[in-house]
Amino acid sequence: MYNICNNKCIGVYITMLYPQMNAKRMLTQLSGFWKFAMDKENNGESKNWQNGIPADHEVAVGASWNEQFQDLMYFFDTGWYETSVVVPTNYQSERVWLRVGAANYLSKVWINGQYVGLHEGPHLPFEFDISDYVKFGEENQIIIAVDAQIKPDRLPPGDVEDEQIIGFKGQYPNNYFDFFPYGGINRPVYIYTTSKTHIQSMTVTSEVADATAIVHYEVKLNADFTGSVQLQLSKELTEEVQVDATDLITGQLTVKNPRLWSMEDPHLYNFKVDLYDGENHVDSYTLKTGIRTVELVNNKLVLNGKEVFLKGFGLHEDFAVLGKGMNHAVIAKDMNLLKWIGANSFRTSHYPYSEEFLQYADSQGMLVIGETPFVGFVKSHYTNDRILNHAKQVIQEMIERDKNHPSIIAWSLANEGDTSVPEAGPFYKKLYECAKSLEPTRPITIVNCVAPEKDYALEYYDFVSINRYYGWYEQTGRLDEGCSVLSEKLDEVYEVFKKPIMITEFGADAVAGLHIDPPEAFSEEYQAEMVTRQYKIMEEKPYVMGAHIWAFADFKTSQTPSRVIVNRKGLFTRDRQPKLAAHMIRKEWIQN
Ligand code: GCB
Repeated sequence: MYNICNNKCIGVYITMLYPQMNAKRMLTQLSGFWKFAMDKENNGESKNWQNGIPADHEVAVGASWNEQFQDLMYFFDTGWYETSVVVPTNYQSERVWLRVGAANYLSKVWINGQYVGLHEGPHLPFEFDISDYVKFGEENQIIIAVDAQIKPDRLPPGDVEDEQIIGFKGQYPNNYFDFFPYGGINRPVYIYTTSKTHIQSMTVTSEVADATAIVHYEVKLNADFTGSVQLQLSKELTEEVQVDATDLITGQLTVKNPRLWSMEDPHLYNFKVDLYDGENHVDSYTLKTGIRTVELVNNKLVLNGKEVFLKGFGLHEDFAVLGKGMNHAVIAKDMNLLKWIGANSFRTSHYPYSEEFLQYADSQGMLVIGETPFVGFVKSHYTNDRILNHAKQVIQEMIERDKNHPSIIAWSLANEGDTSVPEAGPFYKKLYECAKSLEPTRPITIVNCVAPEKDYALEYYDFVSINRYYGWYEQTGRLDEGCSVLSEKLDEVYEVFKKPIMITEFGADAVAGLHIDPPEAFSEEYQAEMVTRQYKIMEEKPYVMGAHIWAFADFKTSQTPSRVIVNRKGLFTRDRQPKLAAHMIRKEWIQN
């Protein structure tokens, strides 16, 4: 366990290397059907459920529980999961790890009735060394209690008392953001092994100049190690270093004529590290990563020295039946549609997406703004130390997990907090400093929705992100007026901040199949005309670095009079069929 931002994490390692099977590591997946019990009083422990649950369902793990059974749809208490596994005897001398890809919201783990630890927060993985809890060669009972209650001090928060600026108060369920608060173990569960001394974390960054890349590496071990370390960058480059009683191996590799990771050629290098103690091969890990540079120059994003205008979407991990479950086919479909429409980027609105999503973005050459789950903070959050510490913890976990993805070109630390109150300033400054200290290589932003002159937070960030709905929430039904207001307001934002501007959201709801001419709000025509015209305005502003339409596909929300089951701002329907706007934008983006 190690803490960079001075927070505590309880019993859980922040070691976010994606689990892999290799010469020294065994890996098996535990996703599938698990026994499940609804704990409506949230007091399962007092009923001794940690020793065996009174199962009332059998649910699929690796997906939200809500849409799997009608009576789970609106269940937002604690779901208890149980399964069993035999750990082979030949792993007795190894460390055995239980790893959960993500569970919403607070998870507690028991093995054979013994408490192992807890993890707070959705959308990020957690793992425990369970070697001392398992019985080798015998059946082991694994129980995970997932508390999905919606509360004001959870991230993202819900059931908040303060006056809200984005107006979701009173919706059902009472989350505080515009997407359904799915519960459960949403991503895969794995058991894997490592040797007792093992690689815990790897960081790879690169500098490129004159057709040469300097690849800096930092390999963190769980314990001091003496021996030789073999470092291999694909087949091209191998180096060996001797280390003496250290848990940190740092250095650099020089790559002549590197094949840079880019949108056109998303080349990934295999960075393989092997530890040897004499003849004994101790551990091995292969990280797929890319060599590329990213910077902000003259208000534009510059990738490998070339200017890129970001065009794409805010997405959601959301699909019928799966909820927020990770599904390889949905990821492939989404990425395929992003390419079909001519997008080059997306934001992981409004939380970190699955590791598999980012791996696919790496291999497909898609640019990603990685976002935290801090949605809709208000005044009471900014003065709450628990929130601040938890937020720093989440930033640390996200960066540790995602820092080596070449696809990630920037971080967004929040979406639509109320930045118009003075308390917002110091709060967001601390978040920025925390993230920058961990990861100085990428630009960092937060997404704003208040008037620029009232904003207390954006001055601390590298670029300005704004969500603006002219012609929808304002100037409804008036496309011309919406467009001219947009143009004026963009200039005003730039005048205040003098920083590059990313439009992270703009758009309109459209009911698929509803056609009205002349265009009216909610028709496919209105959405198509609005996003195409507004995109052109944004693209022409010299200080705008990119524009993301809200949203990629329709997605499920809580129940509220302004949403009909789903938010319909998608250019694709929830089952990923194109609306008129998708065809229009495709023309615009593929031609340009
Ligand atoms: C926003 C939010 C997003 C909502 C969207 C909308 O500004 O960031 O979460 O879904 O507006 O459709 O209202």
